[in-house]
Amino acid sequence: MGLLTILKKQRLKDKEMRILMLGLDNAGKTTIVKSILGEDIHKVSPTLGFSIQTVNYQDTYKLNIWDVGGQATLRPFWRNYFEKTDFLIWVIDATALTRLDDCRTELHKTLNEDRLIGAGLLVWINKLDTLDETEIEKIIPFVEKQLNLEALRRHHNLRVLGCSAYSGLNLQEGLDYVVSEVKGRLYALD
Ligand code: G3D
Ligand code: MG
Repeated sequence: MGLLTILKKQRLKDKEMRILMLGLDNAGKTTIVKSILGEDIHKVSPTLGFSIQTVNYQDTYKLNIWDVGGQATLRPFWRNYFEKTDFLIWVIDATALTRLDDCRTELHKTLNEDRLIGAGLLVWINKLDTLDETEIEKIIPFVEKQLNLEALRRHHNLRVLGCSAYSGLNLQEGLDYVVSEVKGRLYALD
C-alpha cells in the first residue's frame, strides 16, 4: 500500500475527506457550496484563487471542499490541488452547453494526472432550474456523450446528476454519493 493511500485511510479514520471541486468558470461551483452550507447564494463573486469550506455530513464526516477558480488563466494551477484528493466533483453549466468541448478537454486532462488515478467522480450538471422537463430529460445522455464519460468509467467510479444550487435539487444526493464512494473504495483497499 502506498504512502498516499495510508494517509488517505488515516484521514477516513479521522472522519475527514478531501474533495476537489472543479469545472469551468461560472458553472456555479461556489454557489453550490454556499447553498449546501445554507449561506446567502446571492452574494457570490468569481473565485480568484481557491477557498476551502467544511461541510459536516450527517454529523459524522467532515468534507473539506476545495473550491478552485475555473478561469482559463487559473487552470494551470489546478494541479497544485491534486495531491491527497479523495474525490473530484466536476460542475457543468447547463446553460453553457457550447462550452462542453472545452470542458471535455479539461476534464480528461485532469483525470489523466497520476495523482488523481482511481479518484471517484461526480459530474453535477448545474442550473437545471433554467430548463424545462423535456430539456432535463435529454441533458444527462447528451452530457455523457459530449464528455465521453464512458472512457472515464473504465478507471473511475462515476455518477452524473442534474442539480440546482438555487433550488437545492440533488445536492444532498450528490454528497451521499461522494461519501459512499470514498468509504467504499478506501475500505476496499484493506
Ligand atoms: P463558479 O464558482 O463555478 O465560477 P459561481 O460559479 O458560483 O460564481 O456562479 C456563477 C453564476 O451562476 C452566478 O450568477 C450564480 O448566481 C449563477 N448560478 C449558480 N448556480 C445556479 C443555479 O443553480 N441556477 C441558476 N439559474 N444560476 C446559478 P451571476 O449572475 O452572479 O454571475
Ligand atoms: Mg467560484
